Amino acid sequence: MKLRSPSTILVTGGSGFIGANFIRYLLGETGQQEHGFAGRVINLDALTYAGNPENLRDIAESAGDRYRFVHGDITDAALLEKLFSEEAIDTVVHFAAESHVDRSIHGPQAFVNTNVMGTFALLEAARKAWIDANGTVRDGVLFHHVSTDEVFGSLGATGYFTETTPYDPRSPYSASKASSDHLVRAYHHTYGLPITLTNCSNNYGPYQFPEKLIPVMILNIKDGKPLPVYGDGKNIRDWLYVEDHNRAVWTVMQGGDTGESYNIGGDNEWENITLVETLCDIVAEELDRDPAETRKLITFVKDRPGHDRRYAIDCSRLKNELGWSQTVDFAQGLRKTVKWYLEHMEWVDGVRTGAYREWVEKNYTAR
Ligand code: NAD
Ligand code: TDX
Repeated sequence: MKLRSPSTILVTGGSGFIGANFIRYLLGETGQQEHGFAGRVINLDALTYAGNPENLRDIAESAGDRYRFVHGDITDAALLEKLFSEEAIDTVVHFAAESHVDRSIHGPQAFVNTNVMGTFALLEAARKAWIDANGTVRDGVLFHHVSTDEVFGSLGATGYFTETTPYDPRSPYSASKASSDHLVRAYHHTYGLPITLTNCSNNYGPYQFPEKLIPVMILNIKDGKPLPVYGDGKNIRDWLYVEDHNRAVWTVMQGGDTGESYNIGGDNEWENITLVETLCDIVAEELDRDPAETRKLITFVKDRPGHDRRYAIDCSRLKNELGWSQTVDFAQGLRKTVKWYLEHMEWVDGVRTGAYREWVEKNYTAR
């Protein structure tokens, strides 16, 4: 199989949780060549509440010419056109999104703007830059779209999402991601835009914004605050360490069939309540506290409206066709993640107190 070899990659949303980990994966902790990528990364990020330049400060300092940060919005067509003309972008990997289901329930507009209109603007920019008036597509280009298992809806006690499971999104977040997936496929079928697509299960690991389940629980346990478990706590998620997700994305970008989508998952289903209890035990051990006391913090609260019951991914296509598999065992990954948060309280405080936001507003709003 001939692998693609991207040279200038436009990463959208590279200052968020998964995007920052992806750029770290490509450029390495010291900004040196990693995983066979010798090219350049352009990170386009609007620095919403979830985007944080601090996530890549060391990379920005060490990677030199190989890394450029552009503060901007993916809905800004003029900016995208300028970027495609300034830089020899041959690959887009599109992470930028509004990503939190609870926020989509309270404020769906931003989800439609970024996830639907933003994806549309990016597709248009790529089409104009890469496909000429005769419909000839430039050699070696690829638009990779990063999506979620939530587009498939909610499972009962059995079954798995495969690449052919019909879409059935149930929250404004998943509906907006589903719309973006459809647009990406439409640009392939209609205009011949070379695309690949991945749908991944729940990620965890360093730099995840403390609004998602795992960091919320780690930090509340540390602070002795109530641990809000929605509904009966028996909803099931399939957890994957963020670096395994990013290795899968990179694998598909290099070797995935054009026009195709691949499911990515952890083969690792957990009821929320069991996961929270496990986190209580790990944090207690790390902080030398009594696990029975940390478990007493668990508080069942009102359920999320339309709360999907179970997600479970069949990722055998990715395993069989492209040779990917998970490498991080859940017990080890959780331990590593707990330690990362406990050792990065400066980052946590910067995010929670709004100190990073103030810095971003001072340094970036004028641009
Ligand atoms: P995140 O919320 O941590 O980061 C999103 C990033 O996108 C931030 O840096 C933010 O500033 C940026 N952004 C938002 N709106 C923008 C805009 N209009 N223009 C430019 N940048 C903008 O999200 P994440 O958890 O890292 O998720 C990344 C992608 O992966 C998303 O597309 C999400 O749907 C998908 N995904 C996430 C998970 C998960 O468990 N977190 C699982 C599967 C798929
Ligand atoms: O405080 C909480 N209490 C709680 O019980 C939070 C924040 C969540 N939950 C539950 C809701 C879910 O069943 O935990 C589960 C995980 O919740 P989230 O971390 O909000 O993730 P989820 O809604 O499953 O969506 C995530 O995975 C798929 C990401 O946020 C999405 O971006 C991704 O597409």
